[in-house]
Amino acid sequence: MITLYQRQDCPFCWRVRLILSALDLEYRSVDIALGEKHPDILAISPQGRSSVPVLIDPQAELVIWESSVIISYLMEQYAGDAECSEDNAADNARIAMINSYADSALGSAIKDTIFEKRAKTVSEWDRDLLEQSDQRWRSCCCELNRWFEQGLCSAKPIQLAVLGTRLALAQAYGLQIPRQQIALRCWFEAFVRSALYRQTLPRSIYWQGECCDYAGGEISQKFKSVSS
Ligand SMILES: N[C@@H](CCC(=O)N[C@@H](CS)C(=O)NCC(=O)O)C(=O)O
Repeated sequence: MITLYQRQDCPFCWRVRLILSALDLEYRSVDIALGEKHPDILAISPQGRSSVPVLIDPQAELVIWESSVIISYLMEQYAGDAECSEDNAADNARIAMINSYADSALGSAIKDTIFEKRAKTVSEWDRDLLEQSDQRWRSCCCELNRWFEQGLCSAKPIQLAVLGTRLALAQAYGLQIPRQQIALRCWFEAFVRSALYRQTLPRSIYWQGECCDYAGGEISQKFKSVSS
């Protein structure tokens, strides 16, 4: 059986879970904690590398690290007829660009918010940093909305797994898509309603220095009163 070494709240791991689920592949999950250097991961990764996700496929006697490589491999090895691709080369290019943007500009915009809120208590949050992160998030949403207005509103969750899971993590840390970005909101609402999202939601996320239950896509009640 496939083994996935992962951290539940890691954006790179979530997209791999989503693809495994979309392909209906059974797998065993080994969950690590934030900051943990798991001895198995150190043993099977190149020297100096300790990051997740790492996937082992015994059927091909293969260990793969790097989420984009894992996803390409899974699609090539296990997807049926073009599970993920549109027939339209232009739409495939748009999808690839949006996913790339989600990992570059969007990922960098939300990182400060996530790192700040997951590690520190409310009184320790750097409000200026959060404000800057929020501004950058809003301008990324504006950019993404323009692309969705030009089409792609019906793109499947599996096609935009990178974007969908990044937006979902941003939302978990209080960054909401602005109301006026209607095309982006519509796509994201459909993503959140999808079975794939529900099946692959992180079971836990870090919040104010603690690992919290994230069942149902909500930070557990204990922390909710201070989640802003
Ligand atoms: N480019 C890598 C990034 C993976 C990554 O940065 N993983 C983070 C968790 S989100 C990690 O494991 N960091 C801890 C470490 O590198 O030891 C991929 O796409 O798989």
